[in-house]
Amino acid sequence: MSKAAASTNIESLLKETRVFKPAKEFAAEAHVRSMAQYKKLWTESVKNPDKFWKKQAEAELVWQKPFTRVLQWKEPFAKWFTGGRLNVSANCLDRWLDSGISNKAALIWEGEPATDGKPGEERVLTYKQLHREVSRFANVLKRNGIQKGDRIIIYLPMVPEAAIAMLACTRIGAVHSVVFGGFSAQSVADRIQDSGAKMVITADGGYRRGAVVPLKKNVDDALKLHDAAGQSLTKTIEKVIVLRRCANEVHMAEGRDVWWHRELDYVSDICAAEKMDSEAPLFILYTSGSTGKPKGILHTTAGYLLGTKLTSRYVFDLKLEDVYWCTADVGWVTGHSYIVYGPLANGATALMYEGAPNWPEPDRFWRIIQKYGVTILYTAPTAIRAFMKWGDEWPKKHDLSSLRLLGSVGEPINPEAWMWYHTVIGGGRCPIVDTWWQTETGSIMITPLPGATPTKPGTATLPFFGILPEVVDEQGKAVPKNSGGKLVVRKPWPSMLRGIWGDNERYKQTYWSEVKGSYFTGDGCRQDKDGYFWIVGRIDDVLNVAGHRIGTAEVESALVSHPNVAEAAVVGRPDELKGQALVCFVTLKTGVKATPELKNELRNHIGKEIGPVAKPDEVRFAEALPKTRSGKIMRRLLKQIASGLEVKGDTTTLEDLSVIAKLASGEE
Ligand code: 7RM
Repeated sequence: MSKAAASTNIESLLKETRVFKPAKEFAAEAHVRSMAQYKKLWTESVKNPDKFWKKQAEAELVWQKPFTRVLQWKEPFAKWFTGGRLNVSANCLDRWLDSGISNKAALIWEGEPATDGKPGEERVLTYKQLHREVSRFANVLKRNGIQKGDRIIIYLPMVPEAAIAMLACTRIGAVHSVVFGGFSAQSVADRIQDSGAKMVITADGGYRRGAVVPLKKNVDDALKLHDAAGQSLTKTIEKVIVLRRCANEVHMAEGRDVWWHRELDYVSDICAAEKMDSEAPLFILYTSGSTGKPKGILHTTAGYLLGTKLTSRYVFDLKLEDVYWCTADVGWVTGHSYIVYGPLANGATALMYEGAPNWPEPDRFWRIIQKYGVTILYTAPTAIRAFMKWGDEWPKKHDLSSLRLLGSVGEPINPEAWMWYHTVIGGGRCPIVDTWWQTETGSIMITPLPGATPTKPGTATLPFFGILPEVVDEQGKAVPKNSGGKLVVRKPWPSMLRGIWGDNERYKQTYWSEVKGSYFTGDGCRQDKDGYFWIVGRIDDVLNVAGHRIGTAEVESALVSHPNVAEAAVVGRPDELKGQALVCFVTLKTGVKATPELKNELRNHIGKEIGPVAKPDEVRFAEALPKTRSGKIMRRLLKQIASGLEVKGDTTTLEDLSVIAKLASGEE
C-alpha cells in the first residue's frame, strides 16, 4: 500500500473526535475517580506485577491455605498463586453468610412471558438461599458419583439452576463445561467426547420465543451418536440429571437419567467446600477458532476468580445497592464471568432473564429495567443495533432513569450505535464502558473505568490493571501511534487461559507462535494519539483491496451511519484484479424500500465517509444477517455467499438457518 493511501485510511479511522468525560457526580462516588489515579495504579501494576497481584489476591480472595508464589511462568504455561488453596463457591457464597448482605438478593430471575400474554415468573434467591441450593445440588452430584476433577456438561436454559449447577461443580471441584442451549445434539456429543465428561446436567426443555427447545431430547440424540469408525462419542457418560422446566414429555433411561427435584429429597443442605488448588481446572468452555473443530478453553481457580472479581467491581463500578444486568447467556464466557462469578464474588445483585429481547414485543429489556430498577446494563452492539432498528418508541415507553452505567461487549461498537445507546438508553447521563476481552482472556482486558476515563465512541480505550497490550507489526515490533497492527498482550495475567483442553500443541500454535514472547489475540488494532486502543476486528476480517488495507468494521460503521441502514456486514471475495473485492450485506430499517438507487447511494456514502478506495464492488440487501447465537455476524458464511460458493462447514451456532437460504438464493 502506498504511503498516501495508508494515511488516508488512517485519517478516516481517526475521524471520531467526540470525547465524553466522566460526570463529576459520577466520578465523586466511583471506585476509581480520576485519570491520575488510574494511571498511577496501572503503572505500578505493570512495573511490579508480582507485588500488585500478590496484594490483590490476598485482599480479595478468601484462602483456605495461603499461596506461596505469585507467578511461575514457563512460556506459554502460567501458574498463578501456587501453594494456595481456595474454593470458588465459598468465595461467591459462604463469605457473605455472616455479613450484612446474607439476606440480600444474589440473583433476580425473570422468566420468559407465556404465549397467552401472562407475565413471566419471578424468582429471587438471596445469598443465603443460593448457598443452600448450591450445597444441596453439590450433594446430588456427589450422590451420583461425581468426584474432584470429573468433567460435567451443563446444557440448561437461562434459569437460576444454571448458576446453581455451575457453583455446585466448583464447590466439590468438578470441572463444568457449559454448552449453550442453542447448540445441537452433535455439538453436545463432540464436547462430551473431547472433555471426557461423566455427566450431563440438562432440562426437559427450555422456552424460547414461546416455543419449547427440547433439550433432553437433544441429549438423548447426542448420547446415540457415533464417529465414522462406529465408536460411541459419549461412552464416558454415566448419569444425566434432568431439571423439570417445561413439563414437556421426555424419555428417562432407567439407571442413567434422574430428576433434579427427586434427587434433592435424598440429600442434606450441608456440603463443605472442597479445598482446591489455585491451579485446579475450574471450567472448560468451547469456542470456535479458525478451523472447524472448537477449542476447549481451560480456566483455573484462583486467577480466574481474581480477574473476574476485580474487573466486575472496577469496570462496572459495582456497589452493593446496584441492580446489575448482563444480558448474555451463561453458555458464553460473558455469562460465566459477568453473570455468575464476578458479580457474586462482589456480593452484588445480578439479574438474569430467560427470554429474547423482542419477545413478545421489542420492549422487553426496557420493561425489565423499569420493573426492577436496573442500574447497570451490560449488552452487545448487535442487540443495540437491533433496538435502533425497531425504533425509539419502544424504549421511550418506559422509565429508564434508574440506569447509571452502560456496558458493551462482543464486537466493535460503531459510533452511531454508541451515540444511540448513550442518548436514547442512557439519557445522556450514563457512562459507557466498551469492554474488550475474549473467552481466552477470562476477564475484561481493555476498557474505560467509568469514573476516570474520558470515552470516545468506538474505542475500548485503555488497559485494565496489570494488562500490557501492544499493537505490533509482522516482526512483532510495536508500531507507531495511529498505525494498524496485531493486538498482542505482552505479560501473563491471572485470568488467562491455561491451555486448550487436551491439546497443548494447538495452544502454543494458536496463541504463542504468531508473535514471539507474546499472547496473540487474533484481533487487529490501532492506538490513537492518546494511546486508546481501537479494535478493528479479527485480523481475518481485514481486507486487502487493490493494495489498500480496509477494515470491514470501518466500512460497516460507514454504512450504519446512513439513515436508512439498520445493520451491515462487509466481507471480501476473491477478485482477479484487485486481490479482494468488497461485498456489503445490508439490512435496511423497517419501512425503507430496497431499490437499485439506494444501493448506489450507499456506495457513494461509503465513498464519502471513507474514501473512494473503500467503495464496495457489490451491495446486497438482506432481510437479516446470519448470526451466531451470541450475536456475532458469521462472516465466514457471508464470504462463501459473496463468492457464489455453496455454504459449507459448521452452521450449528447459527441463529436462524433460513437467513442463509434466502441470502444464497439472492432473494431481497
Ligand atoms: C467477550 C467475548 C472475542 C472476540 C474478540 C474481538 C471481539 C469482544 C469487543 C470485541 C471490539 C469489543 N468473547 N470483541 N469485545 N471487539 N470491541 N469491546 O466476546 O471469545 O466470544 O469473542 O470478540 O474480536 O477477539 S469471545
